[in-house]
Amino acid sequence: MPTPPVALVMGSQSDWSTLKRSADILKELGIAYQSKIISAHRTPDRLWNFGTSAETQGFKVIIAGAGGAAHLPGMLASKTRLPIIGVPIQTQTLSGIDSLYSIVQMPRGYPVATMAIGETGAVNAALMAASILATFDTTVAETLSAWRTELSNSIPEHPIDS
Ligand code: RP5
Repeated sequence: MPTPPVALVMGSQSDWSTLKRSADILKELGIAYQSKIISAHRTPDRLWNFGTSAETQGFKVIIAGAGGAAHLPGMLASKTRLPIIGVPIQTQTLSGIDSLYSIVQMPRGYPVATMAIGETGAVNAALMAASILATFDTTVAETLSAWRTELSNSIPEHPIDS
């Protein structure tokens, strides 16, 4: 089995309900992905091994979702040159502000492309991954263009009374 272009990684099983939104969009766009649980704190060796080998394995882009002290996206950015798209998980205690700040405030030199908190961020992470792949994959480019056109066409020009 060839390595799919997208790695969809998350800090915990509890993040899957959010990251599933990324998976749904990737499926809609016909983009293969591999999902994995990698915790920066609970499975640091797994993070290290994945970060070190992701590029040579053949992945092109990594979507990384984590919540709370969300160090997974940033630590992966420190171990691989692949683009990392971070998804801050919406937490119960701080509504995901903790996740957002943990992911977005990277030190100069090691960026993470940080999405919105929660499911919208997960959807946009998949679309951002598709945009990156579209720079060299014409099939993805055409599918993404069609997806965007369909979304535009679905927006009514005038509001209706509910
Ligand atoms: C983070 O801790 C995970 O990304 C998750 O969002 C959060 C809570 O994990 P669980 O306690 O639900 O496993 O590492």
